[in-house]
Amino acid sequence: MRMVFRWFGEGNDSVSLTKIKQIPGVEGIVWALHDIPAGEIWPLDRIQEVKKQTDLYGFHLDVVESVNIHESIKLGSADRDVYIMNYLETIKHLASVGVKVICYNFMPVFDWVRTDLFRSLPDQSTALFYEKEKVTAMDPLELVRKIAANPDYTMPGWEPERLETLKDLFAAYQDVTTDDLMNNLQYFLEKVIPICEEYDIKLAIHPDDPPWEIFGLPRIVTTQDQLREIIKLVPSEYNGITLCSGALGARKDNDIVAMIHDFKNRIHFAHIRNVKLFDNGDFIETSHRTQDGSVPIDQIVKAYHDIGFDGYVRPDHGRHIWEEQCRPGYGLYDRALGIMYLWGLWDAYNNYNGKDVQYVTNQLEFKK
Ligand code: DNO
Repeated sequence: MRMVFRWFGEGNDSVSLTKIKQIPGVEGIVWALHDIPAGEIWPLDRIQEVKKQTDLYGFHLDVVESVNIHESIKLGSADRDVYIMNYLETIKHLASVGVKVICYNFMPVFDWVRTDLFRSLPDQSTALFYEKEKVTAMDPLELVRKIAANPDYTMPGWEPERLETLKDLFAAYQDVTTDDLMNNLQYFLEKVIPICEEYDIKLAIHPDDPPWEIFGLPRIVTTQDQLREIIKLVPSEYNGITLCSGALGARKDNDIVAMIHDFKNRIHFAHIRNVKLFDNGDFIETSHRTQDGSVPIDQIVKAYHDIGFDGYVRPDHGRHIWEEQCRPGYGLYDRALGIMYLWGLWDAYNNYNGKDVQYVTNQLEFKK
């Protein structure tokens, strides 16, 4: 397990690289150029700028999350090839700084959706919360108006201009079925995977969050069967998965341990976090610890250990604790606690199996 940490960039994140460096065992930064609209080529000089910043701390930039997919590609519109060509250019630029994995998603219109960003937990920390009934009753256009009215809040992969085109977008998706969406994913992968092979960058699709249809939009990355179908679309190890225990774990019928064994060689990136599920379909994010939520994090880490997983892992959303002011879900403290829980489990499984293991240290030389 190679531990990495998501960072939203200089001036765009309350957590500094200096602080991240003090979390044990973190070797790389998960990053993106968040201001570049989906479908545009990421400029080489901007990429190199991030490399310079992270080099100073000895972090690698192997994992990008996300290079977002333009809606025309998901819709299968006539102009999709233009955006696919741009995607290929971005892949080449990313290869030049040594990127190894690109995480992306194929969710129509919205990335992850929650109804409350700061819902109180019994211990007075707050966390992201999803109220199923509320989403069912919600008018998505109204939701986006609210988001756009809050200047402090940005959604990954979301540009405010999209508000204007949102109505058109909903209309465009009206007749798109899950089969169409799957075919459009296949079309995209067939064009992109050969370039990924050539430039040695693996694609890793992120599950839909929540893992069911919302607002009448189709979703195709919600279950083990769908993931199986996706990896068969293009039979190359470069067509892989970001296995997110929190996104998939919001469905009781998703067995994440089984998925780890099923998809072993195609899991290029693991997001590990916990959620507590309620009988009515609501869920709240909790600490990473198994007992605090409904997802068996200890069994998940064991499954990764059992398959000898040497891919990238990051803690995922954390609670907001100790009065931290941060991006929703992306504070320092709870994610750092999460990392220590993951390392604790991992090291315990290592010792238990009596293996001779190489550990990553914080790469700094001690001066006496
Ligand atoms: C939420 C994240 C997602 C993820 C994208 C990947 O915090 O897990 O936004 O980055 O869906 O494309």
